[in-house]
Amino acid sequence: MAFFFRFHKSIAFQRFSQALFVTLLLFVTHARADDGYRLWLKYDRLSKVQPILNHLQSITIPSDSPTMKVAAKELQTAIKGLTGKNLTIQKTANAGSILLKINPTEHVNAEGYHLSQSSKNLIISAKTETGLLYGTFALLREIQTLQPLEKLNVTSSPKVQYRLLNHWDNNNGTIERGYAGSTLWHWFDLPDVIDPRYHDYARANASIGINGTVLNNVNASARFLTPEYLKKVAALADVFRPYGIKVYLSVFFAAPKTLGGLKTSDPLDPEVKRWWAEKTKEIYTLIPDFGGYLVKANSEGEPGPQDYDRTHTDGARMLSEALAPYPQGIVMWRSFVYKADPNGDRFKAGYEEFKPLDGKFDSNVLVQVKNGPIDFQPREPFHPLFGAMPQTPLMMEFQLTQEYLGFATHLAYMAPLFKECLDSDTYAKGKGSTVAKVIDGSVHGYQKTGMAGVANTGSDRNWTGHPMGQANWYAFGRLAWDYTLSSEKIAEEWIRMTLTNDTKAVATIQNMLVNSRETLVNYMTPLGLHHIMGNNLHYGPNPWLAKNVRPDWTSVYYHKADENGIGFDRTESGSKALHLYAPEVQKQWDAASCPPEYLLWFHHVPWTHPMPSGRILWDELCHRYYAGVAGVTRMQQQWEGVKNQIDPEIFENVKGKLSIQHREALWWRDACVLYFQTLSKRPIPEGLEKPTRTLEEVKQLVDVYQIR
Ligand code: GCW
Repeated sequence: MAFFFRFHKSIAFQRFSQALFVTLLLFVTHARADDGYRLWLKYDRLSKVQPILNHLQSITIPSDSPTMKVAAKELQTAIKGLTGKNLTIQKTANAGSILLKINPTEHVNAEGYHLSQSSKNLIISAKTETGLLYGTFALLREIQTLQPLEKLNVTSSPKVQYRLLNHWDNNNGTIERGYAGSTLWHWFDLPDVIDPRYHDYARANASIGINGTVLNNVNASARFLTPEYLKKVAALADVFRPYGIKVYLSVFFAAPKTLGGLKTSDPLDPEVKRWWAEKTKEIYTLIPDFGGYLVKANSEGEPGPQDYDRTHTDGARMLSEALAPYPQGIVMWRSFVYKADPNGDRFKAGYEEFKPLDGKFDSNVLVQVKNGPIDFQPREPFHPLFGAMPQTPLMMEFQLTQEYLGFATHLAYMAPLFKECLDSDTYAKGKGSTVAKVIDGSVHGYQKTGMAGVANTGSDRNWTGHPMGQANWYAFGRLAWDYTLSSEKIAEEWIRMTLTNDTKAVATIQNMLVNSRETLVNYMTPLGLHHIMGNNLHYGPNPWLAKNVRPDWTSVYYHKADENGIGFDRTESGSKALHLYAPEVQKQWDAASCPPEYLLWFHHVPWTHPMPSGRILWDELCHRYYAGVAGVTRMQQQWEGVKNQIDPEIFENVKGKLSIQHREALWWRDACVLYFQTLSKRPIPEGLEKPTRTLEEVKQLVDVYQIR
């Protein structure tokens, strides 16, 4: 006792208790802090475990294949985390099992699955093991989002075949338009060092049905085609294979010259063709299930067939012939082309070059088209090529990285943007010929179908920089699998799996997410404005930009604001771009019926133009900019309201980013309202407080971003 008393008073004890306190504190904070690494595959303990889960003893798999092993391991880890139960992995079924079984007669396609239950078993059945893997993640989603399991009966098949991420990653580790750190691929370490993160990347993708990844930037380096780099690519392919993910490469069109030492890269030259055939053979020797090539040609300075007076079809054929011996290999040829023409309309460029080529590509080629005619703007009308190429499979290209939507600092949930495009009616074969149905082959009977998303991932611990950016990756995968899912449903799934299952908090955050894109459109480019952002960097407002190396890289080219009015006339009296659409679409966007959201995309209208709200255009424009800022304020309040339901680290991160977003929404609002006011010469409408700074002051903010 005396010893204890002495010890208690001793310095040693004080040190000991301090250390204990610090350790406990670290433990507590560590246990609570969530760095976002686990994405939506969190598997924290459920507050209430459904009876059927309590009866589980085992996981039954049909084979020991690598795919079944990863499925079983995922289930084991997840069930342990969610319920605390340890399940054994076995090959023979007994009661109380998660039963994975191949059923060739299941009414699903090769990647689809069916989830059901008997009194003691949860059953995943599919035609293939990949289908079982997708079913595994689907079952976990049901559990994580608290769906009742006693009547479990879910059947699902993907609607498009190629569901790909496009990484714009460079060999030096940077990512073009990447805002979440550097590349995930450690090129200097590969193939010897396999970062465990590659597995987690594959798990995340498989969980949302993504089945392919283009590893490198479309502004491609030929280095990826060297024997040394192909071994690195093969090592990644080996990691991804069990997860049903194939690797693809972007290719540098001039590689035969720069890498192969040939005199030309002319796609019709026999030696060039031979070079590609041999290179392709070399790839397939290393990667037997290699997915194929993605190509950006004759666009923004990239080389292409037109350098040799050849067409895009000639260029694509050179590669499709090289891939022909390998049935799974495809060419994805991008339609993102436009020339610097001061009198032209960039809107029409892709259409004019590609429409005449319809039906001229080989059957293993898909033409990859950006969702809109310009470039991933916060809102664009759907690309007029959709519905206009009945004999050429068109693949959708969305951008998840928020190049024009505030990078990784602004919250902008993009499912509504994707859906708006996919649900647009092209009228190609009468009413109901939506873009989605063009893409999935049901309108024109395409044999190959696909959807690509330019990835927003990087080396940041939470993968996407903004914690909410994960929702865009998630939403892309879910919509590529099934475009009929609603933005709300996808948001709810993601929130429940990633942030909280608290019903009230889920509803609040869901509301934040689904409104966030419209809020951003309001403070950046309302009423159909587009391409008025900072030069080159594509950040911040720059509506006054009038001079650049190319006219179509200025802002005035797009908004055409003057003392009379604002907007790009693309009707009969203007560029006639509206004529590229089916008559029904033309009608929907013509002067008489164009909704405010698309107005300045197609019409140059006077500042006094009457709007459906009863306001004149100028007043409406101001109101929208102010509504955008108010929308961010509302998001900030909503986020405060869910504080107790959110992990503190994630809460603080999002809170900080919302405060940046608010400041920058104001920046956009003041810049645009003050600049356009110099032309409209009209007052800021009654009831809206005046900006507290001058246009000159706001312009300086943009200048900061131009300083090297
Ligand atoms: O949006 C533009 C980007 C470029 C990009 C290009 C493309 C990969 O600003 O950075 O280059 O589109 O899609 O090819």
